[in-house]
Amino acid sequence: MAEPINVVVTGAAGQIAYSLLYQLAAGSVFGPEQPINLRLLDIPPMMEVLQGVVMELDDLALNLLREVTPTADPAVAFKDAAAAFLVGAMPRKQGMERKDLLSANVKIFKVQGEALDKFARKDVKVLVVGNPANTNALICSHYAPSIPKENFTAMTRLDQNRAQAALAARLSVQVDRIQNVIIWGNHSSTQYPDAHHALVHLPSGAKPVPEAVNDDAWLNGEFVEKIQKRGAAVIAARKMSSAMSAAKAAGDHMRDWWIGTRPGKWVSMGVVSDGSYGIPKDIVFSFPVTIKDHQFKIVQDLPINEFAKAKLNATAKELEEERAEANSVLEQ
Ligand code: NAX
Repeated sequence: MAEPINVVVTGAAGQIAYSLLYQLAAGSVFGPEQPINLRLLDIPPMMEVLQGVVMELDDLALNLLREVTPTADPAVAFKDAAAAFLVGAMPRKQGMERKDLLSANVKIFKVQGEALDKFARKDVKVLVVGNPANTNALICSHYAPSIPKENFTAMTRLDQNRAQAALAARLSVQVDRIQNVIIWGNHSSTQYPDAHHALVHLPSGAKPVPEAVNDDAWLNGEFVEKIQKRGAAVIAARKMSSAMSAAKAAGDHMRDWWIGTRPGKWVSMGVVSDGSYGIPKDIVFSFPVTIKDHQFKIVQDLPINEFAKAKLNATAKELEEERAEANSVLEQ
């Protein structure tokens, strides 16, 4: 068996972590041959709760799980980390705009960026889940200059999974029959869930989703809005933000990054923009990517119509505004 790798989960006493930790310990993210040491970071008032989580991890009695280290010290948590799930943040409450969260959260991601820079492996793979996820990932990468910026990503996989599930329901097929739906931009209500390049696998063969749905008004209207507002709908019903589905999506994101995507399949990830599709550089923007040997590549040359272009510009603009606000908080 391989040597254990150190995997960090921040916000480890919170609700997303509670669903995520089992997936990690059971081998469904890094594979059934990869033992892991879990480094669980939370804030000092949560240490007692975290002890309870540690007890439950012990009681899982799983072979792949080696050391479990609960801590409130980023220096301990990030030491020699190979992968980090940055989940810990202030969650969005009902009626709260994501922008309100920004100033509370950028400071956390500055500290964690600095700790990653000092203590983690230089090939550490960082997935930011805590909102505002894209801008938090950008801040984190800025404060970790010794780690390549490609190693910092933000989660839009939950949005992708939601979009895939909504299309499968509309077309009355199983969810794995839908592929290559894209989430462009920010993990916020400006994101653009784009089904125009997606395929559905029917008994008669693969078909473009727009052809199979045959209702552009729905694809450009109701579908887009439903995915954009799904997080808010879950909060309204549950009085808490998505947790089980968010943890599952975090596992999906990291597994694909670690193991690679299957031929012909794309996934959406927030990555530091390289200017593809005319998106400004130096924002963390969700693009369709393929992954091989732990490296992602943005899928190039997809035709972008005027409708899509306007959506991409709007979400990029929001990310530029978030970056400016984050910088002003950090300069104070
Ligand atoms: P919880 O409030 O249940 O847990 C958050 C945990 O983070 C708490 O235990 C808290 O003590 C801890 N924490 C706060 N500051 C910390 C710090 N500086 N270092 C370490 N830990 C810290 O929230 P939960 O429901 O788990 O959500 C976590 C984050 O995920 C929120 O920001 C939420 O908005 C975000 N989400 C992101 C999603 C995405 O698709 N990118 C979807 C789900 C979710 O909304």
